[in-house]
Amino acid sequence: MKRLFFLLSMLTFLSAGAYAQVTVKDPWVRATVAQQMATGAFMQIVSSSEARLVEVRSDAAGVVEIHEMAMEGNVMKMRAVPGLELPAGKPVDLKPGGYHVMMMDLKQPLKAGGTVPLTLVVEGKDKKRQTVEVKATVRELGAASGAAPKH
Ligand SMILES: [Cu+2]
Repeated sequence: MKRLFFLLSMLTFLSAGAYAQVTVKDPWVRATVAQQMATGAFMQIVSSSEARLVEVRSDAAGVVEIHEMAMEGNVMKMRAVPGLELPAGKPVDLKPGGYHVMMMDLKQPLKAGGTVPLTLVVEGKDKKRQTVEVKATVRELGAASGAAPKH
């Protein structure tokens, strides 16, 4: 009986261990003005084991992509990437001017103070996927954060 219990708890432990522990800090979305169809979402992600952010979904936008900013010649451009590496235990920043979640085809303007639900899909090294639900706060465009993204 004792042995069976031990076995069961081991199984529980192993199945829990198959997934990375993913922590999302300070998720926020840049507020939009009327007619603006796209914006960016930002946050800091830490995964306990090596994993990859492969997809982000949101009911607030028709299209959601993971973007990176990169220099092309002298011009800073953004482009969609198939995924974002999350090294074990190392915080990955999504911030204005760097990696961001691009939200396009917005259903309605996003007003400062509101929240936007985001679902992050994280894939572990074993290809197992888990979802992480996040509520991002809508914030005004800061004076220092530069121009709104163009698409
Ligand atoms: Cu973008």
